[in-house]
Amino acid sequence: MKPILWTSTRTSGTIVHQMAAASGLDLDIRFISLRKGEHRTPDYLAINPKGEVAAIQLPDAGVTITEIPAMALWLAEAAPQSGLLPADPIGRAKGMEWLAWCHFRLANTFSLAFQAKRLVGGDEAAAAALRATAVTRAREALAFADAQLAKQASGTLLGTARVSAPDIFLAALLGFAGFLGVATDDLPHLRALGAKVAAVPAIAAALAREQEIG
Ligand SMILES: N[C@@H](CCC(=O)N[C@@H](CS)C(=O)NCC(=O)O)C(=O)O
Repeated sequence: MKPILWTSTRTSGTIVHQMAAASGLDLDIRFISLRKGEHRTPDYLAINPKGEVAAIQLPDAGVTITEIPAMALWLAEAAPQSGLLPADPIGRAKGMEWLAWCHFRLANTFSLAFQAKRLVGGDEAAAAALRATAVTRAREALAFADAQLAKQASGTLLGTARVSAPDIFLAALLGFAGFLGVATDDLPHLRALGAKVAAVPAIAAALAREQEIG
Protein backbone atom coordinates (compact mmCIF):
# COMPACT_ATOMS: atom_id res chain seq x y z
CA MET A 1 0.00 0.00 0.00
CA LYS A 2 1.08 3.56 -0.69
CA PRO A 3 2.24 5.72 2.21
CA ILE A 4 -0.55 8.06 3.29
CA LEU A 5 -0.03 11.71 4.17
CA TRP A 6 -2.79 12.85 6.50
CA THR A 7 -3.03 16.62 6.46
CA SER A 8 -5.35 19.59 6.59
CA THR A 9 -5.31 22.73 4.46
CA ARG A 10 -3.85 25.97 5.85
CA THR A 11 -2.20 24.29 8.85
CA SER A 12 1.35 23.20 9.62
CA GLY A 13 0.36 20.16 7.55
CA THR A 14 0.76 22.40 4.51
CA ILE A 15 4.51 22.40 5.18
CA VAL A 16 4.66 18.61 4.97
CA HIS A 17 2.34 18.62 1.94
CA GLN A 18 4.87 20.87 0.15
CA MET A 19 7.79 18.66 1.18
CA ALA A 20 5.90 15.58 0.00
CA ALA A 21 5.21 17.28 -3.35
CA ALA A 22 8.90 18.21 -3.70
CA SER A 23 9.88 14.61 -2.92
CA GLY A 24 8.16 13.36 -6.08
CA LEU A 25 6.98 10.29 -4.13
CA ASP A 26 3.66 8.68 -4.97
CA LEU A 27 1.79 9.28 -1.72
CA ASP A 28 -1.90 9.01 -1.02
CA ILE A 29 -2.69 12.52 0.27
CA ARG A 30 -5.77 12.71 2.46
CA PHE A 31 -7.14 15.98 3.76
CA ILE A 32 -9.14 15.99 6.98
CA SER A 33 -11.07 18.87 8.51
CA LEU A 34 -9.92 20.08 11.93
CA ARG A 35 -13.02 22.29 12.06
CA LYS A 36 -15.22 19.20 11.80
CA GLY A 37 -13.11 17.40 14.42
CA GLU A 38 -11.99 14.69 12.02
CA HIS A 39 -8.61 14.55 13.83
CA ARG A 40 -10.37 13.37 16.99
CA THR A 41 -12.26 10.41 15.54
CA PRO A 42 -11.32 6.95 16.87
CA ASP A 43 -10.20 5.94 13.37
CA TYR A 44 -7.77 8.86 13.09
CA LEU A 45 -6.55 8.53 16.69
CA ALA A 46 -5.70 4.91 15.91
CA ILE A 47 -3.40 6.23 13.16
CA ASN A 48 -2.02 9.23 15.10
CA PRO A 49 -2.80 9.14 18.84
CA LYS A 50 -1.65 12.78 19.10
CA GLY A 51 -4.77 13.80 17.19
CA GLU A 52 -2.79 16.21 15.03
CA VAL A 53 -1.85 16.75 11.42
CA ALA A 54 0.36 16.15 9.65
CA ALA A 55 1.12 12.42 9.88
CA ILE A 56 2.69 10.03 7.42
CA GLN A 57 1.20 6.55 7.76
CA LEU A 58 3.23 3.64 6.40
CA PRO A 59 0.60 0.87 6.17
CA ASP A 60 3.06 -1.84 5.12
CA ALA A 61 5.30 -1.16 8.12
CA GLY A 62 2.40 -0.57 10.49
CA VAL A 63 4.01 2.71 11.55
CA THR A 64 2.98 6.38 11.57
CA ILE A 65 5.57 9.15 11.56
CA THR A 66 4.70 12.52 13.07
CA GLU A 67 6.55 15.80 13.83
CA ILE A 68 7.71 17.86 10.87
CA PRO A 69 11.50 17.23 11.12
CA ALA A 70 10.94 13.46 11.35
CA MET A 71 8.53 13.49 8.40
CA ALA A 72 11.02 15.60 6.40
CA LEU A 73 13.75 13.08 7.18
CA TRP A 74 11.58 10.14 6.10
CA LEU A 75 10.67 11.89 2.83
CA ALA A 76 14.35 12.71 2.17
CA GLU A 77 15.37 9.09 2.86
CA ALA A 78 12.57 7.69 0.69
CA ALA A 79 13.39 10.10 -2.15
CA PRO A 80 17.18 10.52 -2.09
CA GLN A 81 17.23 12.28 -5.48
CA SER A 82 14.78 14.95 -4.34
CA GLY A 83 17.39 17.14 -2.63
CA LEU A 84 15.13 17.54 0.39
CA LEU A 85 18.24 16.95 2.52
CA PRO A 86 21.88 16.75 1.41
CA ALA A 87 23.39 13.26 1.22
CA ASP A 88 26.68 14.08 2.97
CA PRO A 89 26.71 13.73 6.77
CA ILE A 90 27.58 17.35 7.53
CA GLY A 91 25.07 18.78 5.06
CA ARG A 92 22.40 16.42 6.39
CA ALA A 93 23.13 17.43 9.99
CA LYS A 94 22.97 21.12 9.04
CA GLY A 95 19.67 20.39 7.32
CA MET A 96 18.33 18.77 10.49
CA GLU A 97 19.66 21.74 12.47
CA TRP A 98 17.60 24.16 10.36
CA LEU A 99 14.52 21.91 10.50
CA ALA A 100 14.80 21.85 14.30
CA TRP A 101 15.27 25.63 14.37
CA CYS A 102 12.16 26.21 12.24
CA HIS A 103 10.16 23.67 14.27
CA PHE A 104 11.12 25.30 17.58
CA ARG A 105 10.25 28.78 16.25
CA LEU A 106 6.93 27.51 14.96
CA ALA A 107 6.08 26.11 18.40
CA ASN A 108 7.45 28.79 20.70
CA THR A 109 6.87 31.88 18.61
CA PHE A 110 4.42 31.67 15.70
CA SER A 111 1.97 29.33 17.44
CA LEU A 112 1.89 31.63 20.48
CA ALA A 113 0.68 34.44 18.24
CA PHE A 114 -1.90 32.29 16.43
CA GLN A 115 -3.28 30.73 19.61
CA ALA A 116 -2.78 33.61 22.08
CA LYS A 117 -6.41 33.89 23.17
CA ARG A 118 -6.85 30.18 23.74
CA LEU A 119 -3.53 29.93 25.60
CA VAL A 120 -4.47 32.65 28.11
CA GLY A 121 -7.98 31.32 28.66
CA GLY A 122 -9.82 33.99 26.69
CA ASP A 123 -8.48 37.09 28.48
CA GLU A 124 -8.32 39.74 25.69
CA ALA A 125 -5.69 41.98 27.30
CA ALA A 126 -3.39 39.07 28.16
CA ALA A 127 -3.86 37.68 24.65
CA ALA A 128 -2.91 41.03 23.09
CA ALA A 129 0.26 41.18 25.21
CA LEU A 130 1.22 37.59 24.34
CA ARG A 131 0.51 38.20 20.65
CA ALA A 132 2.66 41.37 20.65
CA THR A 133 5.58 39.52 22.26
CA ALA A 134 5.24 36.60 19.86
CA VAL A 135 5.14 38.90 16.84
CA THR A 136 8.33 40.66 18.00
CA ARG A 137 10.03 37.28 18.46
CA ALA A 138 8.82 36.12 15.04
CA ARG A 139 10.27 39.22 13.44
CA GLU A 140 13.62 38.64 15.23
CA ALA A 141 13.71 35.01 14.10
CA LEU A 142 13.02 35.93 10.48
CA ALA A 143 15.67 38.69 10.55
CA PHE A 144 18.17 36.11 11.82
CA ALA A 145 17.26 33.72 8.99
CA ASP A 146 17.54 36.54 6.44
CA ALA A 147 21.07 37.34 7.66
CA GLN A 148 22.07 33.67 7.37
CA LEU A 149 20.61 33.45 3.85
CA ALA A 150 22.60 36.56 2.88
CA LYS A 151 25.80 34.53 3.33
CA GLN A 152 24.75 31.92 0.74
CA ALA A 153 25.36 32.75 -2.92
CA SER A 154 22.71 30.14 -3.77
CA GLY A 155 20.07 32.01 -1.77
CA THR A 156 19.15 28.76 -0.01
CA LEU A 157 19.80 27.80 3.62
CA LEU A 158 22.16 24.91 2.86
CA GLY A 159 23.89 26.45 -0.16
CA THR A 160 22.14 24.02 -2.48
CA ALA A 161 20.94 24.85 -5.99
CA ARG A 162 17.55 23.20 -5.34
CA VAL A 163 15.30 24.07 -2.46
CA SER A 164 15.60 21.71 0.50
CA ALA A 165 13.15 20.72 3.23
CA PRO A 166 14.46 23.47 5.57
CA ASP A 167 13.95 26.05 2.79
CA ILE A 168 10.32 24.90 2.46
CA PHE A 169 9.82 25.15 6.23
CA LEU A 170 11.40 28.62 6.44
CA ALA A 171 9.34 29.87 3.48
CA ALA A 172 6.22 28.66 5.32
CA LEU A 173 7.24 30.67 8.41
CA LEU A 174 7.52 33.71 6.12
CA GLY A 175 3.97 32.99 4.94
CA PHE A 176 2.75 32.71 8.53
CA ALA A 177 4.42 36.07 9.27
CA GLY A 178 2.27 37.54 6.50
CA PHE A 179 -0.90 36.30 8.24
CA LEU A 180 0.33 37.87 11.48
CA GLY A 181 1.04 41.22 9.83
CA VAL A 182 4.79 41.02 10.53
CA ALA A 183 6.65 43.41 8.21
CA THR A 184 9.22 41.57 6.09
CA ASP A 185 9.80 44.11 3.28
CA ASP A 186 13.32 44.71 4.57
CA LEU A 187 14.25 41.00 4.54
CA PRO A 188 15.13 40.57 0.82
CA HIS A 189 16.97 37.27 1.10
CA LEU A 190 14.10 35.64 2.93
CA ARG A 191 11.55 37.00 0.48
CA ALA A 192 13.64 35.77 -2.44
CA LEU A 193 13.70 32.32 -0.82
CA GLY A 194 9.93 32.45 -0.44
CA ALA A 195 9.58 33.20 -4.16
CA LYS A 196 12.06 30.44 -5.06
CA VAL A 197 10.10 27.85 -3.06
CA ALA A 198 6.75 28.99 -4.48
CA ALA A 199 8.16 28.69 -8.03
CA VAL A 200 8.96 24.97 -7.70
CA PRO A 201 6.25 23.48 -9.97
CA ALA A 202 5.35 20.57 -7.66
CA ILE A 203 5.06 22.91 -4.68
CA ALA A 204 2.99 25.43 -6.64
CA ALA A 205 0.67 22.57 -7.63
CA ALA A 206 0.34 21.42 -4.00
CA LEU A 207 -0.52 24.94 -2.84
CA ALA A 208 -3.02 25.36 -5.69
CA ARG A 209 -4.69 22.11 -4.66
CA GLU A 210 -5.05 23.40 -1.09
CA GLN A 211 -6.61 26.62 -2.43
CA GLU A 212 -9.15 24.57 -4.38
CA ILE A 213 -10.06 22.50 -1.32
CA GLY A 214 -10.30 25.63 0.84
N1 LIG B 1 4.56 19.32 16.49
C1 LIG B 1 3.60 18.93 15.48
C2 LIG B 1 2.51 19.98 15.48
C3 LIG B 1 1.26 19.47 14.85
C4 LIG B 1 0.10 20.39 15.13
O1 LIG B 1 0.05 21.11 16.16
N2 LIG B 1 -0.86 20.36 14.22
C5 LIG B 1 -2.05 21.14 14.43
C6 LIG B 1 -2.43 21.84 13.12
S1 LIG B 1 -1.30 23.17 12.76
C7 LIG B 1 -3.20 20.23 14.79
O2 LIG B 1 -3.32 19.16 14.24
N3 LIG B 1 -4.03 20.66 15.75
C8 LIG B 1 -5.15 19.90 16.16
C9 LIG B 1 -5.60 20.32 17.53
O3 LIG B 1 -4.90 21.11 18.15
O4 LIG B 1 -6.65 19.86 17.97
C10 LIG B 1 4.26 18.79 14.12
O5 LIG B 1 5.46 19.05 14.00
O6 LIG B 1 3.63 18.36 13.14
